[in-house]
Amino acid sequence: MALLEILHYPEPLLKKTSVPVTVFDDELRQLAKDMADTMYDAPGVGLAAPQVGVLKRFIVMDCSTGEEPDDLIFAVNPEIVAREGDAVEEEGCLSVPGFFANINRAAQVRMRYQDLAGNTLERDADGLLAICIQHEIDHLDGVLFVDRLSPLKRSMFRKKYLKMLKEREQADAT
Ligand code: GNR
Ligand code: NI
Repeated sequence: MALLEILHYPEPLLKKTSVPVTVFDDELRQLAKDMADTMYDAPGVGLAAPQVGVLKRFIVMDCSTGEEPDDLIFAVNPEIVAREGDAVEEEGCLSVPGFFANINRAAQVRMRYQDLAGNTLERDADGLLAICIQHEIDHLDGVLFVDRLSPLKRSMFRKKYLKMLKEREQADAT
């Protein structure tokens, strides 16, 4: 089992747009396995490749709450092809540890994606999975949930978060 290092805000790689996956090979399958291990270890309900420094359009998710242990989803080149309704959920992000905020999203989405063999599939989602799909695809476009806050809340976040990082740095140095 290989755990990957999760990059944290304000790492510049998290702002980049990821490129489509064109090769469905062992390297992709290894990345899938390592990302799933890393997500479960964190623990988190989703992980996007750029969060581990790989700028490819690939995400893993498991939003099952124990009752469906086999709901691990690997989605290559995911896109949202339909969205409906509005939902507000408190979100967090493994790349922004310790910070949570309410974010507006679509309540239901249809995701088109490819599996690890390159087959194209579609899946309808609501609840936490719909939120997670939108959160993870944002990562592929270099967007973090804090980018979706109002300008005022976003600047408050930035100040508070950078201050916390500085304090932690000073604590580590002593
Ligand atoms: O683990 C995670 N929980 C979560 C909760 C609410 C909305 C989105 C998420 S995704 C997050 C893991 C993560 O950062 N994925 O990119
Ligand atoms: Ni995230």
